[in-house]
Amino acid sequence: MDFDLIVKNAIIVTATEVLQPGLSIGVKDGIIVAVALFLPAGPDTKIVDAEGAYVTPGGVDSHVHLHQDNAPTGDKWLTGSRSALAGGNTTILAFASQKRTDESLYPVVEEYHNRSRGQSYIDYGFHLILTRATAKILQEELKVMIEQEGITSLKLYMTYPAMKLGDGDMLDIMMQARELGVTTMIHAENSDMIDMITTRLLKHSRTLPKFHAIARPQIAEAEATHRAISLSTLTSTPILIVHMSSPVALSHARKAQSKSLLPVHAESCPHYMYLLSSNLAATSITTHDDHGHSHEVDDEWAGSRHVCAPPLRHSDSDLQSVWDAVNNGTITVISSDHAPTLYNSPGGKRKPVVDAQASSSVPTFAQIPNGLPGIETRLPILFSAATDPSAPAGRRLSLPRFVELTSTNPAKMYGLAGKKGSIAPGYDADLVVWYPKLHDDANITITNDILHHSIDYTPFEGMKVCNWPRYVLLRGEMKWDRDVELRDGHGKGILGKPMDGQYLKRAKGEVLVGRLGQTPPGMLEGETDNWMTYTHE
Ligand code: DUC
Ligand code: ZN
Ligand code: ZN
Repeated sequence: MDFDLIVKNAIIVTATEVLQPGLSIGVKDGIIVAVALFLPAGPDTKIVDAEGAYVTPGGVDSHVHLHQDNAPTGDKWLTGSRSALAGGNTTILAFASQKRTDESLYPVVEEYHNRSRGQSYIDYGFHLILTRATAKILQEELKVMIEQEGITSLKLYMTYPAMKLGDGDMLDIMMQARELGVTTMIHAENSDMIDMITTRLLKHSRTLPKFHAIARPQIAEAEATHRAISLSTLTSTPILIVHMSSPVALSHARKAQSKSLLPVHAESCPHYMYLLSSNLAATSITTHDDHGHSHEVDDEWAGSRHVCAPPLRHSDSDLQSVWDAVNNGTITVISSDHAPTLYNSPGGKRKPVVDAQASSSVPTFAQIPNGLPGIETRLPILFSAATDPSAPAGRRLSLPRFVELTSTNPAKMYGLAGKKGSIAPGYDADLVVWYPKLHDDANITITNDILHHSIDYTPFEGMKVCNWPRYVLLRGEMKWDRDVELRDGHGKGILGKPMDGQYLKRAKGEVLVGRLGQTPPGMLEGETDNWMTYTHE
């Protein structure tokens, strides 16, 4: 067979091993067809010499927010997917978000297709955010979503007035999710606790960004996590708790994992592994003038750039608890939770300008849009944790674990197994070639001007990483070469186009295994309804 492409001289990393150096990857029609020590090139075969570099499967970022109505100044598909590509991703899963007033899911999904079609540099799919579950949605529409749209995952919120669901709604949805075999993601924070603390803080004029973290304490995450696990246990529904940040919440997940046959999965994000809530107290911003000089400008709202939910936590031991959960297997997936908002823009994170004479209202932390940018920095930061010898003990990943958490597991969780998330015959040729040569002085400093999103800051400004994707190939085609110059306004390094990304109709997630032998709620021991007939194909 004549290969379309051979990537040669690679050190291939999969979720289970680092393969022997010097292998070649043969690609035909966008699919990996061979991995061997030597592959013969035909006259038309393109060659990419990996020069002894690590080659990992394209990143699968399974939790990103693009062009949602609640973030009008955030990234849209074009800039968000471009930034994802420049950071080594070849697949993103973003949200199609139902508004409370939407009685049907069909127009919602249509709208998100319209927003994303022809606008993504990389392959993409949707999760559905359910904020209202009518009988018709549960009984009819979810099946159509699975069968026709390949949407096999839901996100449920336990907080935010516009989105939160009560326990009754969660139970109804979980029963149906279990029946249909969709993956249920949960944002677990106790809404009433947050509201009560917020009211009291504001009453005492505690309005600055730093109070956002105080309004969302760890106990709010821990309680909601425990409740979500209880609801999932009663209904025997596998769940994935997203963006976990707290030691007690993580211990609830770990306990549930060790006790029950029911999968309780946990996700975290780089910001909960590296950043602390002290960032929210920042009162100045560094600006750069045309001569390359930097200046500190006072801004009491500067800390809002680190506002996210759950919030960044207080202490180094909080960060360590997330690392421990990564390393002991509690955490299944590390996503970016890219949910950005411009800082310096009306409706952005900066302090709103209020006409004091016309209005008695005072800007408060409660109005700051929640969420951080991070789609481009996720993989370089975590690859550094896997390859930088100076990374602190306890905060390192093995290379296979890096691949597992950032590519293989999210692909499996969300129904892309066999297609995305590994380097083996039959998989899409989504490949990341990292810079082969690392010098002591090769560190790259993350600054916002090297990133490809449309956001005016990064919460990781100034952080050093020891590597960056040199090439990214999507289905066998070179879409990112960090060393090429700016081209047609796409951004430095970008070789792809916004119509390259294909919509992914996903299968059901691989990890969904209902608990056998449990008596269904409302049935007596030994009785069954269609509960027991559930098997996941
Ligand atoms: N939840 C998210 O998943 N992302 C950003 C903010 C939030 O509340
Ligand atoms: Zn969330
Ligand atoms: Zn999110």
